[in-house]
Amino acid sequence: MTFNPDLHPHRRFNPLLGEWILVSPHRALRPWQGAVEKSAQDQRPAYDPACYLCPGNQRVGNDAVNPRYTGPFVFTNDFQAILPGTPLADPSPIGGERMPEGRVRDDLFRCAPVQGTCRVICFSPRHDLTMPEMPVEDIVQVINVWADQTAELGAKYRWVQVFENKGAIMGCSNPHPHGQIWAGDFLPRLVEPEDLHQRSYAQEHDRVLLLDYVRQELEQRARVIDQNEHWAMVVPYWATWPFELLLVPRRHVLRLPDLTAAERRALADLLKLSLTRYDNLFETSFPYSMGWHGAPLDDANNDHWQLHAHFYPPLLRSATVKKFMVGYEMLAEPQRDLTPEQAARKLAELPTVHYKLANAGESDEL
Ligand code: H2U
Ligand code: ZN
Repeated sequence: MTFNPDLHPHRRFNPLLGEWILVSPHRALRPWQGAVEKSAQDQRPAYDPACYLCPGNQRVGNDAVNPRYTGPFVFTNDFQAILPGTPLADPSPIGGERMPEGRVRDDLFRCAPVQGTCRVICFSPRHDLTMPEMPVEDIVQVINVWADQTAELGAKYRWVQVFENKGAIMGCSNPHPHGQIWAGDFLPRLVEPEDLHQRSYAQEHDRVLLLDYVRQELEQRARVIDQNEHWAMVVPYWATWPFELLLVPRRHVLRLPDLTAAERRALADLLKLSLTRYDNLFETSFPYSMGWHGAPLDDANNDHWQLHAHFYPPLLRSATVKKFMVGYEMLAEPQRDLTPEQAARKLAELPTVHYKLANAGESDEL
């Protein structure tokens, strides 16, 4: 029997995180008796008087009122997870063992100070749109704000996490198109290994890990969803989530503010295209958490870094069947059934006209 990666269980290595994942493609063949119904189609108004993100509306929890904004709108999160004014001096351990000489031994009860700030970014004044439904020019405006926020907050904080958490299934509280920006003076837990592994790859090969990776993906073409002159969107070889995507510029770019005008425009084109595929997959507004990773905003040499975005969607078989990272995955190792190549094929074969537009066209003809 010869090894067939479309059939036989195997493990794949994630070189960014230095982690293995288990691939069990034979399990995708097992019978599925669950529901495959479409989700209730959400018809939202362009303006919702009850939405705390819509222009001119009152937010919750304080007296703030949103301005009548016409493009992307950024405000400080009214419920920040990291705060700018937290005391830094002497992070006295919360637990720890008091030693005879009065010292506190805290190696098993470590605690570190954090300073930072959190912001919310409304992508559009339109309550009823999502990124793939927005005009490309308006997506460019969102990209410009992502870049400007990174530069502004990066002057003060070491890590600026730009992200979007979309869909009720992801715990997102409001369908108004929005993302968040959390800035902090520390390198977060999921970023540290990316820094480490990109650094050691650069030391070993004198090359940039993700640039080498994307060049090979564009040659192999087995996992590429969309590409243009400046960007590539792939289901990474080591994807954990069924329809996970990785977005990488084809030039060596450290951070969002470094993107040229042409690269921002091309990025908007690509986002619109790939996110339309996402929505068309199950004819639903596709839920996900996405976010940007770029070089830390400190004075160190960060040439080993390559800017990229991760898209982690939870859906597996339909608009309602979600993959849970549980059991073996919580206790031993993440696992997937559908191979990354199968997922890429499914996404790449989808139409690139948004299903809402296509459906509207059909009903017009009737
Ligand atoms: P999520 O649904 O993705 O969590 O986004 C809503 C964010 O908006 C959330 O972080 C903030 C919440 O703290 N928010 C405000 O800052 N002001 C409000 O009036 C409501 C919600
Ligand atoms: Zn709204």
